[in-house]
Amino acid sequence: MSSDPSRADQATCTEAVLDVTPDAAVVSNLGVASYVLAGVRDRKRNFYCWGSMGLTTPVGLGLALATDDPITVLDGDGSTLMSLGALATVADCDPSNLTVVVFDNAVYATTGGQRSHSETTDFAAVAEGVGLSATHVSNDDAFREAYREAVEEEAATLIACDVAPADPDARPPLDATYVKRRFRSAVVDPNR
Ligand SMILES: Cc1ncc(C[n+]2csc(CCOP(=O)(O)OP(=O)(O)O)c2C)c(N)n1
Repeated sequence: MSSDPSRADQATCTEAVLDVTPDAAVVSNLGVASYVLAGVRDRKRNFYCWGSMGLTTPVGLGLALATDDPITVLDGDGSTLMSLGALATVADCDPSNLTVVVFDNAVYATTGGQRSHSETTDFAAVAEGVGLSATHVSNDDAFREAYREAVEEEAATLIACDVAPADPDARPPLDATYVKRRFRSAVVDPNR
């Protein structure tokens, strides 16, 4: 449970993602989202976006268009703000196998907790404004329910989830080539 009762716990929500969709390919934002995901479970179907702030959702969109597998993006508020226009592309392409989660901790947690300007940005409203089905949650139970509904929806969806800033100890493999190859062998070409 989160230390702040008005916000969800990022690790609990990440656990819910793997629990509800154990076979989903999960694309995680650089830094904290990837640390949390690796701490919950390091798995072949995790794609950690090392170094590429702003590209988590675009990478997830490309994967969703290239495969029928369920694709879940675990993005950050700073990264989402960096490429807000990508949401319009997601809405336009509308792959039903794509769920975008924005873990909004209102800071750049990975680089020391500098304030992002997400407090004045309603990600769900932005998403809906570009034609993307979206919902906004701020506790663990509401997240699990919203996620369950999102993956069942016949459209791309976004969940904006207020979370408390996390500072996990876990780290995913740093070798990007290794991460790419094992992900590709599990998702893109499982028979190879
Ligand atoms: C283009 C670019 N600018 C800045 C950075 C440095 N940087 C790495 S992670 C990060 C913060 C990301 O913030 P957010 O997406 O909100 O995720 P959080 O760290 O809060 O989980 C920054 C600024 C980067 N890697 N790439």
